[in-house]
Order: sequence, then structure tokens, then C-alpha cells
Amino acid sequence: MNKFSFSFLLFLLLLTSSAFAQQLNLIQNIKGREFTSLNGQWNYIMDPYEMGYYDYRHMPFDQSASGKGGFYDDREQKNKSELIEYNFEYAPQLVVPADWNSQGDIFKFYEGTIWYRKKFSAAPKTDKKYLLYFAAVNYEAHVYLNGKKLGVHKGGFTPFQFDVTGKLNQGDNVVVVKADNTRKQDEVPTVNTDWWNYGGITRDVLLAELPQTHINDYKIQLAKNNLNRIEGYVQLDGKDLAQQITVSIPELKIKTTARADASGRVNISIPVKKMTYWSPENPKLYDVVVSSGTDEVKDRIGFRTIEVKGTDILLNNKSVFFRGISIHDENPLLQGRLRNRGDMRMMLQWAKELNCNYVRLAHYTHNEEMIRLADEMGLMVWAEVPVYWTISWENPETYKNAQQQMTDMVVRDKNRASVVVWSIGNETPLSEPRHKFMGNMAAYTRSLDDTRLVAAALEIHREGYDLIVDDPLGEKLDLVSFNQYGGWYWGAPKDLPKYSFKIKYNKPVVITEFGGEAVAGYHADDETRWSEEYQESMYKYQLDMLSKVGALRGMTPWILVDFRSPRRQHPVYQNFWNRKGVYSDTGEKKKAFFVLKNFYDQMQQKYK
Ligand code: GCB
Repeated sequence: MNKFSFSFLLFLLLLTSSAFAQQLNLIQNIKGREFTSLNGQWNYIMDPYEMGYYDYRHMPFDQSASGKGGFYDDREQKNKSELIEYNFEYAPQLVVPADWNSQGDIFKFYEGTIWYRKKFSAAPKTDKKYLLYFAAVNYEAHVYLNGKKLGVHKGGFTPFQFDVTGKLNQGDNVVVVKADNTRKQDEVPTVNTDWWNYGGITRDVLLAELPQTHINDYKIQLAKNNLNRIEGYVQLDGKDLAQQITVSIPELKIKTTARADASGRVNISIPVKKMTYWSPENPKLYDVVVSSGTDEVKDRIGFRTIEVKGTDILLNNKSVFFRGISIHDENPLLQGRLRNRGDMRMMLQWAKELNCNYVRLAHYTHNEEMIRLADEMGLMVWAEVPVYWTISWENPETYKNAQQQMTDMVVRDKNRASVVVWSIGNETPLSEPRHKFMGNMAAYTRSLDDTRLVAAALEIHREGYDLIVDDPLGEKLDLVSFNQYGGWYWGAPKDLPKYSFKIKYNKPVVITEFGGEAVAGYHADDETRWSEEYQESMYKYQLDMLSKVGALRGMTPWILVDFRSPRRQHPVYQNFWNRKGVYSDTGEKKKAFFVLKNFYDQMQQKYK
């Protein structure tokens, strides 16, 4: 090992341990705790010049000697001569959780800072601990409680929290959030994406009340490839750590008790004889109760194994075919992010109508509620981080950020049976720095969770009629997954059957994307772009071509529903919509829907 690679390894190790510290902090199953919701109407100030953050010399107020002067002071004029150039009390309101873009034309293309303010009442008790929890804010959030800064979080799709014990007033409190969705090259995602950059407090804001020593985290899942053993851990947080901890699953007559070690941790290993395993056909969830001397948390957990053997994917030891579809976190009817369980159920129900047993939640971490619904409704999930296209491969901060987003996703969703694949990224271009970055991401993700598959959406290259998959990253992944747009970005649909795949790896092939655009209700012959007939025939030829891949074990065509993207400019057909949905933006099924459903019906019979 040369000096450079040794120091790089050391650097990675350091990153890993700091990420792990964070991992231990993020609370598991926030909605299973005592909490007050801070959702609802928040006053807001749109601040494109960030005058609420910087003084006229462009120095941040919150880094000045007094720490005061910013909008987070939430001041009001007290006498007739006082000058204050903002006022939250008279400011208009935005709904939380929700992106701002879908709440008025003025916000549609807005990228920058919006300040949010919420007043709430609290009655903090001296023997309790309090967490202020944000399920997601896009992209950079500065959070202030009663005029004092709690901290900053970057990353638009993962949760974060602050310990506010001792910081809450009896009675009136005020929380101010500076949400900034400015795109930047070195961030994750980077400046260039094919989706709408929805800004704001897009997911729940909760104030949790916990016992001083509480159950902070737990993993209760089947051991790797073992249908007969539940394995995992429970982690306490607080001062009084050496407590008795009990994990019980009443329906299975399981009850196991052990004392936590000095760090508050108990590893669990429970043999199981007879249980109903979770599957899309029977998405069985068990009530699980974790209790300690001072705390108790209830959850609903499914148990299943997932593994790869040769070119097969085995769910509970049985070969499966992933009948999937890709989904963005967007409700086309609102033209905004999914806001609640109703929105999410609609999307997953549409996938079920297509006879899916699997969804790819692209291209970033979706709402925890979405994953919980997938658990309930019986849909396996590919979960992804926004390492998308050409991010800054050589910037260590960018790597750290990507790794942190993976940590937070795995920490949050590790008890969800539906999640079977962790995806480390999408369509990342080949280069040495990228191989290093992505290779490290793959190894890191496995170190966080060895019970699920690790994958990425790769690209192909073409030589004549050969479609070649030989990305070196493929060696480090469990699935051969790639996007290919034959019949849309290259090749005529009817020529697709002439192509054949040359795949270097002997692993299950799960195609992450193919597709093409169609405007619902526009009918023409099958060579006319944008028509439903074009998309329909392209799907037919694609499926003919793909059926010849012996190792084909699934796919998630692009995409369930038309979605909004600033990159899609055609004034007649697109108008800022990417029209590759098999459903239109109003939920109409296009002709391609039926081609795909028919194929999935056949696959369901074949893999019975
Ligand atoms: C892709 C991307 C996806 C785009 C899609 C398209 O390969 O992964 O995010 O939206 O192509 O429509 O071009």
C-alpha cells in the first residue's frame, strides 16, 4: 500500500466512525414515541438576498459577537421609533409539511432561502428529555429555538434532530428555520438533476418527549440468510444505561430479556421455530414491543430474508421476479412532494394496479411513511441516495455527505421488511475517482447492513448491436442493474430485437430504467413521437428484447407517473413535465400501462 492509499484509508475510517456516531444518535421510530406535532401553518418570509442571515458586509449575524440581528430573533416593533424591517406576525403562511413550490405561482421556480416560523406552547418536565425532529428539509436547514441556534443540517431527504432538553420555555416557544434549496456543484445531489428542486420543510416536524434514559435505537430483523433466527440490538441513551431490556413478540410467544452493557447496548439473538414470513403476497407484520426499566416502544415489523444465488434472487429461499416500477416522491395532482399517507397510498395503489410486487423509490430517500406503507401493502423496495449523475467525486466533503445520507437512510429504515435493496447511486460516469468513491460507498453500505442487497443503477455502452455492461463497479454489487433508453434516446423501437446484451457479471439482472415519453390522449401511429402508440410499441419491443436476457430477474421501467422537471422544455408536449409515466399527471393509464401489466401477469405465473 502506498502512502497515499494508506492515508485515504485512514481518512475513510475517520469518516466511518464519525458517521457511526451520528447513526447512534438518530432516534428509531419517532412516531412510536410521545410527541407533539408542529405541522400546520407556519409564517414565512421569502428572502432571496438572505438579509435575515447576513449583515450588509455579508457577515452572518449568527456568527457575530452578540449572535443577534437575524430574522431568527423574531422581533417586533416595541415603540413607535424602533426600526425593524421584517415581521413574522404579519407575514403570510405556508403549510408544513409540504414543499413551497406547490403553494403558489410565486414559488414555482424559486430557489433560495425561505424563513419559516412557528410558535408553540410547551410544558417541559424536569425528568424528561426533548428532541426536535425534522423528517426532512430541502436542502440546507439552519434551526433556531427561542432565538438560539440549534444547528445546521444539509441533505434534503433524510431526518435530523436536536436535543432541546433545557432549552424549552414553560409556555410560549418559537422555532425559526432558514430553509435554503440553492443547488450547488459539491452537494448531493449536485446542480444537475432531472427532477424538480422542491424546497422547504417537506416532511413532519415533531417535538418528542422521552424518558431521560430512553430506547434510542433498535434493529430487530432476521439474521443474514437465516430464516430461523432473529438478530439485532437495542441501544439506550441517557445516564442510567445498565437496564434490563425486554424484546417481545406476543403473537410468536417470544420474550427475551437481557441487561444492557455500560454503553447501553444489548445484542439480541432469538431462535424462531414457526413464523409467517413477510412477502408481497402475504405482508405479515408482527407487533414488537421493546421495553427497558424506563421506556417502552412499539413497532410493527415483518421478517424475511433476501439473497442472491447465481442469477437468482431468493426471497425467503424462493426465487422471485421483481415486477417493479420507478417512482418519484411527487404527487402530480398537487405538482408537489407527497405530503401525507393518502398521497402515498395513491401512488403505491397505482403501482399495485400494474401488478407490481416491487418499487424503485428513486433517486433519493423517500418518506418513512412511504416505506411503512410498502411494508403494509406488500411491495418490496429499492431505496436510493441522491448520488446522481456527475457529482464531485474528488471532494472529500461530498463523499462524507453521501455517506451520511446513506447512514441516515439505513438507520431509519433498517427494520422495514419491504426494503430489500440499498442503492448507492444512479448513472454515475466512469472514471478512477468515481470508482473509488462508489467502491467505498458499496463497502460502507454493506458494513452498515449485511442483510440486504447493495446495488446501483449503472450505464451501458453500445458497439453495433451489442449492449455492453462492463462497469468495474459491477463486481462490488449484488445485482446487475442499468438504465438503457433503446427506442427513445437511441435506436428505433422496431430495431430493438436486433440488439443483444453482453453482460460481464453472472448475477441477477434487474433493469433499473427504460422508457419513453407519451402525452396521454395523444393518438397517432407507432412511429410518431409523443403518442401513446409510440410508447406502447416501444414497451413491446423492449420487453421482447429483455425477455432474451437469461438472467433477467426484474425491472423498474421509468416511470409510474409523469413528473415535473425543469429540463423538459417542449412547449407542446412537455411544459416542464417528463412524460415517461405509464400514468399521466391526472392518473390516466396510457396504452403502455397495459403492455407492462400483461408482462407482469405472465411473470407472476412463471414465478408462482
Ligand atoms: C435517466 C435518469 C432519470 C431521468 C431519465 C429520463 O436515466 O436516471 O432520472 O428522468 O433518465 O427521463 O431521461
